[in-house]
Amino acid sequence: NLVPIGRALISVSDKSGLLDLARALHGMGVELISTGGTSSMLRTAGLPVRDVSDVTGFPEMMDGRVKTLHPLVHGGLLALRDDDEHLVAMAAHGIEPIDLLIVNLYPFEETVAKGADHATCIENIDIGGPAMIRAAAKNHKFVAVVTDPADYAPLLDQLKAQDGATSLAFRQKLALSAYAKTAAYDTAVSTWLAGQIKEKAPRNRSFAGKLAQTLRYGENPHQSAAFYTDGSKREGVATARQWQGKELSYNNINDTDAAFELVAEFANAGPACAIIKHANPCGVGQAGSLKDAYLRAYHCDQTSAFGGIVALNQPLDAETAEEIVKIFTEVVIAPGASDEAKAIFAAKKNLRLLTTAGLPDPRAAGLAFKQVSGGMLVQDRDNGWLNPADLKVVTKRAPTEAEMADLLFAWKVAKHVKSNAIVYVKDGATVGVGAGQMSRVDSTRIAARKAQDMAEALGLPQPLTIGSSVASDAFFPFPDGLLTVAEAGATAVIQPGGSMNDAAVIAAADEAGLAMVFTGMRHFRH
Ligand code: 93A
Repeated sequence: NLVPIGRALISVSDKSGLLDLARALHGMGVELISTGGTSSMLRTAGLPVRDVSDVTGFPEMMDGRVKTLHPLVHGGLLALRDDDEHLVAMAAHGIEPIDLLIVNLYPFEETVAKGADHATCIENIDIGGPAMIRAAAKNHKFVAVVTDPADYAPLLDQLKAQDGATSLAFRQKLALSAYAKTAAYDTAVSTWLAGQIKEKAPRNRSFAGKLAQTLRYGENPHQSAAFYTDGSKREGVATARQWQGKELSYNNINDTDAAFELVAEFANAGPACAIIKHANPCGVGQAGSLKDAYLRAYHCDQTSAFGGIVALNQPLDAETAEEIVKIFTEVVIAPGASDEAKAIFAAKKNLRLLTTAGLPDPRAAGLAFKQVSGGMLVQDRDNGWLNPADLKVVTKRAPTEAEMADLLFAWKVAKHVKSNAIVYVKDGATVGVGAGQMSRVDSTRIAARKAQDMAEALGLPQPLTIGSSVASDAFFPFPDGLLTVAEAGATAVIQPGGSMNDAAVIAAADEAGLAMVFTGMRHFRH
């Protein structure tokens, strides 16, 4: 797979490093071909160079718009050296092979950035350069293409080490960055042109998504928006089938995703239900039947559940559907639905029903993106999975079996609550969720107060936080949050640990008679 370099075509706007490179190539016996500006610089430096116009028999014309766009150039780049027909065509038309292409493009972005006028920007859209780059990259089996002066040194190293030849692996890498270069170049042109003609820039310009749906608006009515799929075919809102109801909105899609991802944590746990509002759970319940799981989730915070999104971990059945239609719900998503359940929903025209073939896998790997001004943050999706064997009991008292079950339940929910997250759980259902507070103590208080409100609404003798188990998505930095939880009646706590004040927090837990376990894993979510 080593290809010796006999002939190189050099056509560069950025001429930095050009002379050293050309001298070295010449020293290795490589024949140099160049376009106008490049060749005159080489010639001035005393290097022998052939003009492209000599090769093609055509002068550069139309202000340079047509210089290298010629079969004698493109044939030399594209011809397969191991194909008899290609070799015959080369011989018949006098096409000489070009083994190395050194090109960098007209500085389009720099020209725009300088505030140049429209005509100047248009003239700086390089056509022949990208055409040659793409041709050489396509034929990387035989041709090396260098599009960045930073690659001159590695190129010369290759040639020196391999007696004037390049390896296939090296050419493949060069081809890869070549296509990335031309793609980015065209993106810059398209974005500029959109601004010129007062059109919105194409929305898919920065990632390889496929437009699934243009949305009526984004998070707010003055924001335009669209929904793209990423081709992963992952079970979820992007691949679900919608049976009824109007089109999903931006917020619906976001919340439905949050709901389904959360309930998927309970894949093997018997019937479970999660209700989401503003991307946070306002109730998660588990029970012997799906209907009871729904009711338990609903009774965590029935005020917030109004207009919420319901996700189920099992196919929707008729008795659960009967319960759900009693209040206004935006979306229900489940891995299937019975015909009876669909018939019950049919009477509620505004309720959207989405079904999938299964649940998403919470442990699956993937990427998560977040846009910031001028850039984008990329991280692995939070597929962290707690192995109960890794839990460390840090208090004098260890959790009872019932407490431990609730702690693990609360931990799964807390992973899906915006930080700072505090989740109170009693007997397999959330009884208080504190989300998105800047102070962890506030989250502990809000969750306890919600439980108090629900106890009053349901006419219970005491709030369900009494005897509950609590999860905190990150460590308690001070004993205060832990003390609030104890005051609310919780008896067990699960948290990552790792605070400088762990000793004080553990002492406070012991004093209050709490059982506490450390996970060693954090679940921030912002
Ligand atoms: O206007 S072009 O798109 N038409 C062409 O045929 C062509 N061939 C090479 N521009 C073309 N080029 C570009 O000229 C190269 O990409 C390079 O950026 C520049 C080098 O020109 P010169 O050698 O005259 O400085």
